[in-house]
Amino acid sequence: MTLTPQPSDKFTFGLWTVGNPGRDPFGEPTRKALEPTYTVEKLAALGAYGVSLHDNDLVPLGASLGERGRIVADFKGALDNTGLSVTMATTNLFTDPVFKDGAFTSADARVRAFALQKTMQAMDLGAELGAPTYVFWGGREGAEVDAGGNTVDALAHFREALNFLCEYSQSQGYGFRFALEPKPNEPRGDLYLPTVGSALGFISTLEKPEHFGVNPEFAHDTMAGLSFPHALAQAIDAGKLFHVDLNDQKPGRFDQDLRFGAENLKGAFFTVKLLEDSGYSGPRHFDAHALRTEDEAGVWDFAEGCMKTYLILKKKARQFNEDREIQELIAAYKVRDERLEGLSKTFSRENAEQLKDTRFDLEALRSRGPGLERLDQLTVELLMGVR
Ligand code: GLT
Ligand code: MN
Ligand code: MN
Repeated sequence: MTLTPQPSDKFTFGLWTVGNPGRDPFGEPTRKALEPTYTVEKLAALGAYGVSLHDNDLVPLGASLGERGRIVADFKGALDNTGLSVTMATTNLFTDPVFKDGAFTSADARVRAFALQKTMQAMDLGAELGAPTYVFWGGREGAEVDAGGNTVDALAHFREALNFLCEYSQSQGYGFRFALEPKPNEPRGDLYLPTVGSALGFISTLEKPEHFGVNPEFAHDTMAGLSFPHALAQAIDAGKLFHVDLNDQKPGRFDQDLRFGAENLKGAFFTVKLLEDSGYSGPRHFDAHALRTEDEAGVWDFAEGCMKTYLILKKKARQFNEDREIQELIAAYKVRDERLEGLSKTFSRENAEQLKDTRFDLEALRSRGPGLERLDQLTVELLMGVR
């Protein structure tokens, strides 16, 4: 298995990721913005499969129809030349000050309507570029203060907007799969739908939940002090992993969007293992950016690093699955009992009666060690390359 990325590895990057100029709340940009066509060429040369974009990553806010036409034609030309696809599109509903108190969830009906208008136009763009997946990250959907009494209303407004846009997609024949991206906070003090679990719960209240899934991001669950592999597992279990944002993050910090695997290697390993073992076939999308210290060379080092680390961890995941000792420990850990499993699987009065009559050797269960120390140490040794 080669460590050189191939399009078949399905690595994708947001235009805003490698294009991040290094601005932060305290400092000006440290790098020049990159032209989308140039980004496409560079990423293709590195072996990526595709790109994702916000409407305004490509077409600046307020561009005339003529400008839009020229920009999109040039961009399509770069896609054709390189063979790269647009794998996901989304709307920038956070930069313009009009969205300072929310977009779909704003208490102001005019702002909500404008957010719908902007999103429909962005969906037209995404469909024109062939994106199969449409992401909703509610960057401004949240609050610092609850005194306005908008908290319950906000969820109703959010639901209305998503139902509306789903119908729009269908009426236009776009066939988008929608993915909600949860985040606990930043830029708002508290964001609505802060976790994968809340997004999944919310999806079940939509008119056509089958068109909606989630786009979990490594950094977002980590910011909340939660386990990203666990969030991912819940999305997989629900059949709702429509897209994934890979990056890294130190817990308890601002949204760092670090290079994949830069910080929490074990978390990255179990992320890759889950994605690969689950048969997830969507893009491996990096939503991260180079450190603010870097120049353009550092940006491409960052992009290569994300992909290479993923491939190394994919190799390690395969090695883990083929490691006899590790697999024996896992088999011993997952204790089987045919009779009890048969009785516990589905309810019947008879099964219930038999279970109630079963005597358990609780002393044996209490005193048995499951061998996790050994298993985890072997995992660490495998990751450190000594196995
Ligand atoms: C922004 C955010 C990301 C979202 C992007 C999609 S934009 O960079 O931090 O997590 O995925 O809107
Ligand atoms: Mn993201
Ligand atoms: Mn992020």
